[in-house]
Amino acid sequence: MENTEAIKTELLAEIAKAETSKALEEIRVSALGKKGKITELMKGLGALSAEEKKEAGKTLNVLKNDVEKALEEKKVSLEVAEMKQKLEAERVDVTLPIRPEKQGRIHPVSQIYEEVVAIFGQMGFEVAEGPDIEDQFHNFNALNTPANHPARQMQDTFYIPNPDSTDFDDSYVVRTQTSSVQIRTMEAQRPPIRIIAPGRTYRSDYDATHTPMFHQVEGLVIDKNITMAHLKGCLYDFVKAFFELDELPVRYRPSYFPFTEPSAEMDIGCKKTKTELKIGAGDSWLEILGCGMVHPNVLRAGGIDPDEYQGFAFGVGMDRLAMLKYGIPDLRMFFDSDIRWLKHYGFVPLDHASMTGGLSNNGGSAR
Ligand code: 2NM
Repeated sequence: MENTEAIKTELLAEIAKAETSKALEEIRVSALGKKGKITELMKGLGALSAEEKKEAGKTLNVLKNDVEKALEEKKVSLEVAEMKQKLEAERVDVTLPIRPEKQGRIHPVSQIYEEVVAIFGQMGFEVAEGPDIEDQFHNFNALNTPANHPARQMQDTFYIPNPDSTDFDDSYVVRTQTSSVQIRTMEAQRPPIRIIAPGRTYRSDYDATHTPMFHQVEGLVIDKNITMAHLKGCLYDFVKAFFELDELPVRYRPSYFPFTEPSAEMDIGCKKTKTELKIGAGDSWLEILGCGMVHPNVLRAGGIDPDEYQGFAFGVGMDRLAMLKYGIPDLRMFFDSDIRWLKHYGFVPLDHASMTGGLSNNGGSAR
């Protein structure tokens, strides 16, 4: 049999010299491919006696393993180098100014986000953020939603296994609402608290008005002597500013959420015709948000004494707000990343939403 040491020395030298993944692959094929040097030697084993075969087979296996190991190590280092080169070549200077004549557009949900932050920002709210993947305490228990509550049912919530535990109660969830952020804020801050928590939320649902990932903004105000009147004044100011109307009829209907008591849903006045929805007048009502006085159990879970402090909270779907304000009929197109849709419904990047400069009076690019 040929000198395996010599073959090994030669192959390892070739591997060390290889400058690209392609060159390395050629070396691999020349050694271990169907007609490769080592493969041929292994085929030759058949002609040997049992005794010789045992000895030579062992030597060849060692050779094969050594060559494979060298190939793998070189492959990893070449891939890292090639990725570095690619990133270097495709470098984008993000500090360059935006060119409005180019086709980039701000997504309607990003626009709504900016508008909502501008409105509540002026009222003195701060933006709070938290993780998309939550433990069940922050997503459910702390929100007065015990283990047997229907909102927890498997079909609505996406559960994520906990690698450190087989107990289902220890599994994580992708947050079903952003209220977990409010709990985390209560845990970390003393009242007065005045925050909004905008962000991505997830539920197992899919049709023209529901996508498994959607965007919510929730608000929370906690202080001494907070009442339902504060809630109503705050939300009334919000909807008028958001829809850019001086007059807007609103009504509250009693509702139920585990985390608020009493709970309500807010409707705004509108006029519905076969082809149009006009917000601000008319004899129809449109549900716009959920709200209520924070349940004492929720305050306690956040480490706040409900005998000393009260709070109100609300939750609004930002995707739904975008559909209503900008007349977008189907939610499913929102997340298709279709450049034609974005060109039609998107916003020009330089038009920032602000209370003084106009929330959206520069309009979408198509308007
Ligand atoms: C809603 C409706 C009503 C809400 C409650 C809380 C918390 F954490 F403070 F208890 N945050 N958000 C809330 C209340 C959310 O969404 C429709």
